[in-house]
Amino acid sequence: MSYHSGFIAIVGRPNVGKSTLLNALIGKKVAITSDKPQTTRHRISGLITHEDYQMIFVDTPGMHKGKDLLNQTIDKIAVSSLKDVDVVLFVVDKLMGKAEAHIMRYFENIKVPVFLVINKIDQLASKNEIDELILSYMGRHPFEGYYPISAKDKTYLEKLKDGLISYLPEGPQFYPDTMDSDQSETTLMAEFIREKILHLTEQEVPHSVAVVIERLEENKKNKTLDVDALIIVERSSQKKILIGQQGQKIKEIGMLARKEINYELKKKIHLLLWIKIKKDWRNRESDLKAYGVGDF
Ligand SMILES: Nc1nc2c(ncn2[C@@H]2O[C@H](COP(=O)(O)OP(=O)(O)OP(=O)(O)O)[C@@H](O)[C@H]2O)c(=O)[nH]1
Ligand SMILES: [Mg+2]
Repeated sequence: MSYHSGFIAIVGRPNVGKSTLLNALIGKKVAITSDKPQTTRHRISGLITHEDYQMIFVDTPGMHKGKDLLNQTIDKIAVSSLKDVDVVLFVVDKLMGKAEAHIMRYFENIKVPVFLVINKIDQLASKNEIDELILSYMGRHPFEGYYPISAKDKTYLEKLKDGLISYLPEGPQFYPDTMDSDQSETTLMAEFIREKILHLTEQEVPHSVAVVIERLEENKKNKTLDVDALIIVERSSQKKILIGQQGQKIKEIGMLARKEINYELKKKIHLLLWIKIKKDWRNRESDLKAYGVGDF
């Protein structure tokens, strides 16, 4: 039997559960998630490799019309991800509205099969509600299939995977069996730290934060990795919030990030967090690049 392989883009509005779905599909945390919109800021690939096929899922930032350069850049990444893929998973979690209609306009220009993935069905009261939701999208685009799932509870993911198999073209195994994502350990560390900040802060702070790993050094004596991470914020008020009373907040962020890195990457680390104010970094292309926003 011939080998099949294909690229599958995961797109949709912010916060619908695209990254949760990617992690659930590949069975590993390669994308951070949070209840704040615009969590994902760059393209993230995750792999399922089977003896007969390889699926390369591409998680994308939530599509929306943003005002600053950061948001315009992440929107562009999502839109450009629609090109050169074999299947698109359009993830939704509510009835069709303006934002969804806006995204669906991009589908008109591509000749790629689109699956409608209705996520968070654990929150829907009845099958009727699911049907109603599907009906609001039907007829708006010739979808290849309708897949109600819960990414959080990992329900009906097998059905979705089975549905995808027949859409994979004949092709080589692009990546080795041992690889499950294209994210480097350094990127994942920075992202896990950012995730804890997203979880522990509110309002404008999550969107004003970027994280970069500045130093990563093996400490042979302690058998740990010494990691220095820099947290970038836009204003001194945000720095104050991140530090918290008597440094409690930054301590908590550090502790949770260290635990997560230890659990997910099986790395014992000694983590030092630094905070720097950089005004308006979200509107500077060079800063966006330096802070891992965009394609890299
Ligand atoms: N109840 C429920 N919540 C879910 C489900 N899937 C995701 N969530 C929650 O929805 C929120 C957003 O999830 P993400 O995976 O970060 O969403 P996203 O679409 O990647 O968001 P962006 O990266 O900002 O575009 C998080 O709080 C998740 O825990 C689900 O199946 N059921
Ligand atoms: Mg995401």
